[in-house]
Parts: sequence; structure tokens; C-alpha cells
Amino acid sequence: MKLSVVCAALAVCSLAGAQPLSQDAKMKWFREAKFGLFIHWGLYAIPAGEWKGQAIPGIGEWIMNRAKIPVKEYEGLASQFNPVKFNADEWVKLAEDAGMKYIVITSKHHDGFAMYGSKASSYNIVDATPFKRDPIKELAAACARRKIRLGFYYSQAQDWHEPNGAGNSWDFGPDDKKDFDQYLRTKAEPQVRELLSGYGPVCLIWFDTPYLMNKERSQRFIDMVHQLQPATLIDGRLGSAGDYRSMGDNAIPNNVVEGYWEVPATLNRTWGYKKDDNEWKTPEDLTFKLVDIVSKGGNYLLNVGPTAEGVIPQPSQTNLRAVGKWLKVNGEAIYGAGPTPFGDELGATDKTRTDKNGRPVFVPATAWRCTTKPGRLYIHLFKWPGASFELNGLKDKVIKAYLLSNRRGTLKVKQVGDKLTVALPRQPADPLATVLALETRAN
Ligand code: JFZ
Repeated sequence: MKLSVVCAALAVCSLAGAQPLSQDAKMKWFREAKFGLFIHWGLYAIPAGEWKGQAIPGIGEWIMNRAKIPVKEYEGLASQFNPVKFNADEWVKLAEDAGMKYIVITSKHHDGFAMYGSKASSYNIVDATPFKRDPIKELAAACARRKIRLGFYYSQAQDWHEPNGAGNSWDFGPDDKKDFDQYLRTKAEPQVRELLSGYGPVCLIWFDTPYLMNKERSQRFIDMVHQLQPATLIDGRLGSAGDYRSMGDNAIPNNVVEGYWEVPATLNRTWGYKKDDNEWKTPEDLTFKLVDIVSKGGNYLLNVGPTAEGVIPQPSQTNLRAVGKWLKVNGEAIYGAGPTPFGDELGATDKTRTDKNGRPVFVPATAWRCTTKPGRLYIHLFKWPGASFELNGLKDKVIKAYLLSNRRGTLKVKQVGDKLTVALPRQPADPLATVLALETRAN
């Protein structure tokens, strides 16, 4: 029996016997999903980057910190928060249209405001706003209907609303004078328990900025997650190792990285809505980044920042749907696909150039990327190579070649030694990327 068959059988057995889920089985959906929607939504969408007539530099959801807004003043935003245009089904439909398989929404960001009905703190959207609805409940229901997984961002350490939470020095003084465990015990831990108890299956918890966290404090969250929802993944920013690594924001590694990981990234520059941030990445750029990340072994978690009315900015919607349209044709080369077996196509270090730390500069190459499945290579062409595509170093025999946009149009292949030549049509099939599928057999 093949190893993969044995593993699959074991995974099923352990489920049936109610034994702990194997790590491999637990990671299955994440391995296949590849593309998720991040949503940063909170009270910060009201000022949208501006406080008392002043544009506040930096990311939108940090406005309370950047403008050193006192808790008493910032709290006033809650009575103005009434996102009447919020429609959970439309948001989930957008994720679906974009070809995304999971959603991660801010249940509580650093400002401390819970975007769901929390019993642990009345500083929440149901109890403190005229809106009174629980958007997380509505999203959970819409996700269940559309079979999209739902996870929660939860700021476990920074909480600028609480005297003992990390991060608010302008109201409460330095962190090292705080009773941080008091805050964890009375707010963060009860709230994470609520999120894992009242909203159905939670695919992951996205903890962040582990100020003041240590092994023991992290372990309390890990134990709670394992006890309440053993299948829930923990990201890489809790304060000790999670189920996968979270890369730096918008930081795509240069080369293939082993193990499970995710790149959290923005469509413009901010996470939380900012009215003057219009630096939108193009669909071409987003598609390249998605393919680039998958070809290196990771997942792409791409963010939208809805307005205080509950609307996802139109450019975000348009650009995400363009990627989704490409995925409709080419998804086979993305979902569940593994990294490149090559690597030279990713770029190279230029030894004649050094960065500010004296290290040689890595110069990415952008002509093509490769993703894989058993017996398949997918060559994503970003720059049309002309009449043929040439590849060196392939050991396997190519038994069939075609474009994913035209599966019946078998392409002529020549293999001499380890040099492969595939005859291509004159024009690319898609301006975002044309995917050449190669069916292979081991020699
Ligand atoms: C954090 C948050 O502070 C920010 O508001 C946003 O939610 C973002 C997704 O995460 O910011 C970080 C955290 C870690 C890194 C960069 C920004 N990092 O490791 O590079």
C-alpha cells in the first residue's frame, strides 16, 4: 500500500475512534485551501484614518494608538457605530467569488472592542452600539450555508481599552507595571472561550502581537482551544509555536519554505478601512503573489477593510473577483497544490549588490512559477515566452501537455535528455497568467 493511502486510512480510523486528530488530518483543509479572506473591521472604520480633522499616518486600525486617543474618547465611537449596509451573505459571497476557502475576521482587535455579543465585556457591538446585531453570528451562518470556513482574529495581548491589557501607555502607563494575568483571566480567556463555544466550528484562531506573552500564558490558550475545539488551528503569533507559521505582513519568502505557513497581506496599504488609502494592488499583481506563495508552499490570506457602514470598498471587490475569475479556470493548479520542484525560476542573489545589513540582494525572477500535484506540473506563465516554453532539469517523462484554459488542445512536446520544449500558441490565454499543465510519469 502506498504511504499516502496508509496515512489517509489512519486519519479516518483516529476520527472513528475519537482519538486525537492526527496533525496531518488536522492540517488537511489548510493544505488544500491556499487562499483566504482576512477582514479587519471595527470602530476604527468610523474615523477611517482621520482624527479631529488630522490625517493620522499609519494603518487604520492603529488610530487609537497613533493619535493617543484616551479610552473615554475612543469609547464614544461605539454609540455612532451603525453599519446598516452590512450583509453577511454578500461578504461570504465575495470570498466565494474570489475563490477563497476561508475567512478570518477581527473578533477583537487591539482597541479592545468585541465585534460580537460578549458576556465577558459589555464593550461589544451588541451591547454598546445602536446596531445591536452580532455580525459574527450572521457571518458564521452565511459561511455554513456557502461552505466557507470561518476563523477569528483575536488580539490576546494588546488591549488598549483595559488597564491591565498590553499596549495602552497613554491612559494606563507602562506594560511592566500591569497585572497582565488579571486581564487574561477576566477578558481574553473568557472571550476566546465564547468564540469557541457559540459560533459553530472555528477553523482557526489568529492570535497576534504577543506582547507580555510567555510559555505558560500561551499554554492556557492552547489548552482551551484543544479542549473546546480540537480541530481549530492556532496561527503563529500566539507566543509559542502554533499549527503553522505566520510570515511578516505582506512578506513573501524568496524561496520554498517547508512546513505550513501563511502570508497575511493587504490589498492596499492598511488593514482597517482608511478613506485616503487608494493604493490598490492590481489583479495581475495579486494573481502573481498568490501563485508565487503557493509555488513556495504557503497560503495567502488577503485582507479587506469594510467601512463603518458595513461595505467592502468597491476596488477591493473588483480586484478580488478578477482573481476569482482566473481561479475558476486555473484553480486545479492552486488548491491542494504543492511547491515547485525546481527553484531557479524564483530568482537569485546578486552578489554584486548588498542591502543595508551587508547581505547580498535577492533579485526575484517573474517570468514563471511552478506548482505541483502527483503526476502533474503546472507552469504559470506570466511573461509569454514566445513560440515555445523551455525547461531544463526535468527528470520525469512528459506524457501530455495542454493549457488549463483549453484542455483538449494537446501541445507538442520534445524531450531531449533533461531538456523539455513545449510548443505554445502565439498568444497567452489570459493576461493574468496562462497555466501550462504537464502530465508526467517517472522515468
Ligand atoms: C499586526 C497588527 O498590529 C495589525 O494591526 C494587523 O492586524 C496585522 C495583520 O497584524 O501587525 C503586525 C504583526 C506582525 C508583523 C507585522 C505587523 N510581523 O511579524 O512582521
